[in-house]
Formats: sequence, structure tokens, C-alpha cells
Amino acid sequence: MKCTAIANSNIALIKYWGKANDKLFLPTNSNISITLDGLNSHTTVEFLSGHKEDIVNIDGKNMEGEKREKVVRHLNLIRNIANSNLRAKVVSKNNFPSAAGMASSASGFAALTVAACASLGMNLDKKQLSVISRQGSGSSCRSIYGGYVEWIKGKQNEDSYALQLADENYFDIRDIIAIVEQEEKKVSSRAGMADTIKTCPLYSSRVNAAEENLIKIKKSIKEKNFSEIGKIAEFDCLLMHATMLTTLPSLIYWSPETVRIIKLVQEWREDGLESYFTIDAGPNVHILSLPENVKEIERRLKELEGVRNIMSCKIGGDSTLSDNHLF
Ligand code: 2P0
Repeated sequence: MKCTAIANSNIALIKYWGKANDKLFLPTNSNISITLDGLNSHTTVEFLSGHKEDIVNIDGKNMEGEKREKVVRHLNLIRNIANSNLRAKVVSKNNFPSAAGMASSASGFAALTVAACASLGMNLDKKQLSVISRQGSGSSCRSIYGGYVEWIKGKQNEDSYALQLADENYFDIRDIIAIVEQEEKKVSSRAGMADTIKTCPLYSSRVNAAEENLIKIKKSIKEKNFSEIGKIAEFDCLLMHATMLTTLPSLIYWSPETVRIIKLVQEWREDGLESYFTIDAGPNVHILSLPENVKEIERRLKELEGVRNIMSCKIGGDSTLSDNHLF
């Protein structure tokens, strides 16, 4: 059966940066994200008899090497669960620049999981889908859900999963993304976080702080307290980047434009334009704000020379199946 799924990307407010178990993709700390409306991966999967190999086409290119292997490994996991040995054709499109700190692996593996499991006739609930998706790429387990999402770290396979804290209509905050570079990053998140765990002397302090900040931000989400949500998200971002900076060899994902925008956001805030930044493993800056400030933030970003593109996102919904097949 041919099945298609669409999944949105997400931006973490409390970050995932490191695995307690590399094989199972168990994170060292529980983490929280918001799902991003309109930044999505759209993926069609069909399992066919008579094929010798999986075909993986992403954004119009047939994948080879490590990128293809990641997808094939995930298909193997799903085939194992479904007790199938059929090979698959996978065609996927992202509507945003991949691999520049835009978390294409999150939406990509969530859409792949939903489409592939449906294609093999598995009738799974969202929690089960998040457990499977997590093993393709950790942050993708959060993209199974819309809204405000927690990934509970767990101790073994079945108890490390995502759950929805609140849906996309609960509290309207926006993510205005300043794209300063569109190129693929030199060190992948997967390799970077493994190096950080091995070499960063600050690592355990940040994990402890993340667990405390997670409790605090859940309270702020419950109270719909944007100022607290923003402050905690910004602080956790800086804590994560502190561990990246103090990894050997050093992981500096920022560009000069990144630092410029960080400082501007802090100045804007002092002048009454309330906004907070968060940054993934890349140079682009996500600016969190309330709906009434979006236009003004976009206007100010447009004036900056180093900003190549601006994308403003509402909080998005769950991953879904679709009839809009790509082949
Ligand atoms: C996050 N990132 O919480 C953090 C913040 C990047 C910085 O999750 O090895 O692509 O596939 O599990 O999920 C990026 O890590 O890594 C990530 P794998 P993934 O969004």
C-alpha cells in the first residue's frame, strides 16, 4: 500500500543534546519543544515485492552513502517490527532548507515513520509511533505531535516517548526564524553531541540544569506566562551552547550574524519589544515572541544585512496521513 505523511518540524525550548544510550536513542535529559506550523516534510512510502534495494529520494535527489543508510536503518527497524522483508520506495520533500539547524531530521523521520508504518498496515497510536520515530532521529519523536510536546527520557525503549502537553491552540506564541546561512553544517548533531558527552567537562551540570529548567518551563506553559517561557528557553539554549563551545574539538555553530542577532534581541527586549532567542546546532536564530510583535520583529530583521531569509511560524499540529502522494 502506498502511504503519505506530512510532519512539521519543531524547535526545542529545553534542548536534547546527548544520548544516554546510543543504540536506543535515549536522551540524557527530558526535553520540550513546540511544533512549527508550515515547516514540514512530506513523504510517500511504498513497499514493493521484487525490489532488491530501498530507493530513497529526498528533495529530488536519490540519496547515497550515510544519508541513505540512516533511512534504510530506520526502514529495517520498521520492517522488523512488522515482520516484513519488502523493500521500499521513499520520496520526500522538505519545504525549508535542510541541515542548517532547521531540524529537517525531526520532521523527516516523523513523516517517514508515520508513512512507512501505515504502508505496512501497522495500526499504531501516537505514543508507539513516537517510540519508533525516536530511533530514527531523537528529536523526530516530538514531531509526531503538534503543540507543546515533551520527550520523556525514559530508561528503556518503551518508556522513552513524546507526549503532548498542550495542543497548538492552547497558547499562541510565535517563532520568527532569521536565516543567516543555508549551507549544510560541518558537524552533524549526531556526531557533535557524541563528542560533547565524551569531552565537555561542563556536561553533567547542564543536564542537571536542564532537568530543573524543564520543571520550571512546564509550570510557565501551564500558566501561559510568555516571559518565563522565553527566559527559560533562552537560558537553556545558552547552557547547551556552552557545552558545545567547550567540546573538544570545539563546536561553534554560530556565525558573526548569529551573535549580532542575539545582542539585538536582548536590546529590543530592554526597549520593550519582548522577545527571546533560541538556537539549535546551526547559525540561524529562532526568535520567540507574542503574535502582536511579529510584524515589528520581521521589519527589524529585514533591515539587517546578514539575514538572508525570514520565516515566521505559528505553533503547528500533529503529523498526519495525506492522500497527496508524491509518486
Ligand atoms: C533539539 N537538536 O532538542 C536539539 C537542539 C539540535 C540542538 O535534537 O542523533 O537530529 O538523530 O538523535 O535529533 C538534533 O538532534 O539527532 C537536535 P539524532 P537529532 O532539537
